[in-house]
Amino acid sequence: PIPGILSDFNRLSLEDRLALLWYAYTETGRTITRAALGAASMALVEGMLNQIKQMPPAEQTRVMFDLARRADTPISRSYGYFSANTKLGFWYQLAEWMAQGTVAPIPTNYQMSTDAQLLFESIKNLDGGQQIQVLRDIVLNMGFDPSVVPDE
Ligand code: 45D
Repeated sequence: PIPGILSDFNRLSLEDRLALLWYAYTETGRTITRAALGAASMALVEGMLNQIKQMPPAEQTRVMFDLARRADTPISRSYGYFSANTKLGFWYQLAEWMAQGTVAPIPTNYQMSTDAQLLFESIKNLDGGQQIQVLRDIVLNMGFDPSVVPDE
């Protein structure tokens, strides 16, 4: 892991964590191609993704918050079993759907805290490989883990 960044990230509010992930997608995620996703074993998460796609918007948002706060839910538990790349691919797909309007988007007026903005700037200053490493660490820390107490 890149020292400091993940612990700074985990000190952010739940909302800032999701918002930062979203902004990371808008900055770096858009360069990821369908072909690259082939390396992510997406077939494993297709059922879960389609289930989320069919939910009402408020529920879609709740599922994402539940994953981010490591809540004990069926989806959060299943998520825990996937590899780091599949987790990245899973969030990437949700973000694509958010961008297309198929999954509930973030409110247009949402402002990240100063701490979150600063952390986002430091992530942007990392090289590409380190950015991916940070994103991997972030998504690995989401979903239900029986040894970790869920956040508020
Ligand atoms: O009301 O080697 C707020 C692969 C607050 C392939 C909110 C890869 C207010 C193999 C929180 C804003 C392609 C996998 C609401 C590599 C409020 C491989 C909601 C790399 C409602 C390296 C916020 C993949 C929400 C990579 C709902 C790098 C936010 C993938 C949701 C990167 C945010 C993927 C989402 C990224 C963010 C995905 C869904 C960065 C997704 C980000």
